[in-house]
Formats: sequence, C-alpha cells, structure tokens
Amino acid sequence: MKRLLITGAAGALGQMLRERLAPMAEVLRLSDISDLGRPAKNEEVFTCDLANEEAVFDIVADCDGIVHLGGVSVERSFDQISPANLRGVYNLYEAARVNGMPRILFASTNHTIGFYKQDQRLHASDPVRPDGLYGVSKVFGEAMARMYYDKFGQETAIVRIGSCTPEPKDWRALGSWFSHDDFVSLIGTVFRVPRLGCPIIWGASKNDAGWWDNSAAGYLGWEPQDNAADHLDRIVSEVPRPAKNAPVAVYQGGSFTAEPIHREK
Ligand code: NAI
Ligand code: 15L
Repeated sequence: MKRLLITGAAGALGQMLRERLAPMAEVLRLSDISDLGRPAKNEEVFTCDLANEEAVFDIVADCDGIVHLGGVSVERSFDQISPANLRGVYNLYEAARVNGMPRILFASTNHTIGFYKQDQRLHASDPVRPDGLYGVSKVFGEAMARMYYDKFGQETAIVRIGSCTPEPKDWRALGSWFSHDDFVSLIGTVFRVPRLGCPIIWGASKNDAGWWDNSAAGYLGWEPQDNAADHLDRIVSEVPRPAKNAPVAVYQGGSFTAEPIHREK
C-alpha cells in the first residue's frame, strides 16, 4: 500500500512495528504524543494528541491503512484514560469516515474480558467482562468500530491482544502470549485480505495453554505459529509460580482484576 499510519508509534509495540512494517508500505506515517525521533527515508513523523480532533484529521488524511496503537495501555484514572481512549477513538473514526475509510486495525486488549477465569475457553461472541476502566475504554473502542462498520461499512480488525512481548515473561503468559512475529503476520493478513469486515480477533499465539478460540475469524486464513510452551523450561526455572488463588493465576486479566479504581490525575 502507499501510506500506512501507525498511531502510538513511540510505544513498546509501535517501536517494534516501526521496524517490522516498513516493507508493507511505500510510506510509514508515524504519530504519537511522545517524541518519535527523526524520520527514516520512508517515514513521516507527526506529533499528535489523539484528543485533538484537528490533529487527528491531519494524520489520517491520505492514509490507506491505520494500525491504531495509541492510547493509555494500562489501568489509570478515568481522567487519564478518557482523552486518548474515548475521545481519541471517536476522533480517529470520524477522520477515517471523511477520508475514504482506510482499513483500521484497532489494538484492543484481553482486559475487555479479564474477569473470565483461566479455566474458561472463550469465543469472540462471548459477553465482555472488563477488568477495569482501561478494559472498559477498549470495549468502547470495539463498539465504535462495530458501529462505524454497521453504519458506513468502515472495516476494522478488532484485535484483543494478549501479552505481546518478545518472549512470554511469566506463568500467565503461557496462556496469553502473542509473539511479535505472530502480530506482524496478523497485520499483514488484515491489510491483504480482499474482505475484512469487522471481526474480533484474539491476538494470541497458538499457545498450548491458550484460552481463546479464533474460529470465528477463520475466514481470514491467519494462523499463528509460535507457542509459549516452547519457553516453559525457562519460566519454570526463572519465574516463581504465583499462589493458586492469586488474581494473576485465577483470572485471564491477571493482576488488572485487583487494581483499584484510580481517582488521582
Ligand atoms: P504503550 O503504552 O507502550 O504505547 C502507547 C502509546 O500511545 C505511547 O507511545 C503513548 O505516548 C501513546 N499515547 C498515549 N496517550 C496518547 C495521546 N493522548 N495521544 C497520542 N498518543 C498517545 O503501549 P503498547 O504496549 O505499545 O501497546 C500498544 C497498544 O496495544 C495500546 O493501545 C494497548 O492498549 C494495546 N495492547 C498492548 C498489549 C501489549 O501486550 N503490549 C496488550 C493488549 C493491548
Ligand atoms: C495490556 O492490555 C497492556 O497494554 C500490556 O501492557 C499488558 O499488561 C497486557 O495487557 C497483558 O495483559 O499482559
């Protein structure tokens, strides 16, 4: 494609994808509220607060695809979460609507369903059970994506990312891990398939101990390749096993389920 926008490009996943997605587009347009450094030859860099409607319209103009990673990515107060994750998502969808409806990958999270227990197997159609305000804000984003699809035909891949790290880092990640390679291959599929629609896709590798069934998105033809079980020996020898009744061992959302409602700014 000609121009692919990555929002949140200064973040952990954004930095990884800045490098890995370069071959996917003639121009990578990178945006963040934080410093993105100097653009490489095929890059355009925009400083943009997602809560600023005009700035969001500027970054979306002339884009052929959007990987929307920008926003607050952990549990915080409502006042901290809402500008990017609520207002920002609305701004993005409105900007897309008036700019030719480029296909969007929306980075949602397992914290939309975090209160399910780890012995439950979930399908995309199961009701949400967010584990905090962050999870609720991503449920809002998912609903926004669905409404723009039903009303206007705006296509979005709603990707409920598990734990996307270079390697699975703890016992919970044996179920939730999403390898960088599998995320990159999913993004390739999302922007390549002739018909995307608006699927909810579990962003997880093919982990032996996985919790999520991706059959509803099977029509995309995407198959993850990595398996957290291949890292089991390291986790057993290096990471203390949590108590059986600890939130991180009980719930799919792990320790997020035990976070308070933060009220400070
Ligand atoms: P991150 O926190 O490292 O990056 C998020 C980026 O968004 C940051 O660079 C931040 O500056 C930017 N941002 C925050 N508020 C903004 C605003 N008002 N305007 C513009 N930019 C703003 O998060 P990470 O790990 O890179 O995750 C990327 C996305 O994927 C997030 O939306 C997160 O919720 C989602 N996700 C990530 C998971 C993971 O395992 N890393 C798991 C589940 C979801
Ligand atoms: C997320 O949604 C967070 O953005 C990420 O930092 C991890 O905490 C991940 O979920 C997880 O559940 O491991």
